[in-house]
Amino acid sequence: MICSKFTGDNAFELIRNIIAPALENIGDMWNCGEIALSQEYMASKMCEVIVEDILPSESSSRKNQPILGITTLGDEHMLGKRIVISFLKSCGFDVHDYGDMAPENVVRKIAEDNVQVILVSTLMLNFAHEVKKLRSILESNGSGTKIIVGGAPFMFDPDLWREVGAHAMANDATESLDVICKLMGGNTCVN
Ligand code: B12
Repeated sequence: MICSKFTGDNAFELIRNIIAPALENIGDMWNCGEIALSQEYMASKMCEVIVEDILPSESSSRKNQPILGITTLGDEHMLGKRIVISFLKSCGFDVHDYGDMAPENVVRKIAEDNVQVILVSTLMLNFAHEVKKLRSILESNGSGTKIIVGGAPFMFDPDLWREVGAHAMANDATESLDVICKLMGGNTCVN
């Protein structure tokens, strides 16, 4: 155990207030040429180990909740997705992790798993635009699956989620819970 003081709910506080800003600095340092890509990579790997260690375990109670999926649609930035999954599992949701699959493959998995809400996490703008393809294939298949997006491009541009055809966006894992409940008509929330 790396940091036994931070587990459960306050793990998200530690991630929000310390780990995420530290990674932001590291990204800026790489951007300015102050550190090499290998150093950025190693720093992110260390953060991943800490995050894995402090995140809460899943809740055993699964009641009346929509089936969720999550993907980065090709983006290789995984930490945000990992945090969202852990938070929703600790609230009792079933979350299918589709890694960095392309939209066509995500749609196939959504149909197989009867996913009602697909969450998309991207840090790169080009992958944020892949949501358009996801929405278009879902619609042409007659699927009613809702799309919730999150990640840096959607925070920088508050209209982007609409532009790419998502049904909603959320700023972080905790906010995604309210958004899921609203999209599902408010009757499938945690107990
Ligand atoms: C770590 C890192 C990497 C690692 C990723 C390792 C991994 N397995 O995840 C590595 C080294 C592989 C990498 C690669 C690249 N990266 Co990089 N990377 C970062 C860095 C430093 C940190 C990202 C991170 O993990 N943040 C911490 C997590 C917790 O934050 P988060 O993802 O934003 O998630 C939070 C919220 O956004 C939200 N959220 C996220 N997703 C979702 C989804 C939903 C549904 C909801 C509700 C909420 C939500 O909740 C989370 C928790 O609060 C950022 C710097 C930065 N400013 O972000 C650059 C950064 C994102 N990378 C960048 C770039 C350019 C790249 C590369 C092209 C080049 C490079 N540096 O290697 C490649 C591209 C890879 C690819 N094709 O996808 C740029 C992106 C610029 C842009 N927007 O276009 C950044 C901003 C660096 C910079 N300052 O230029 N990177």
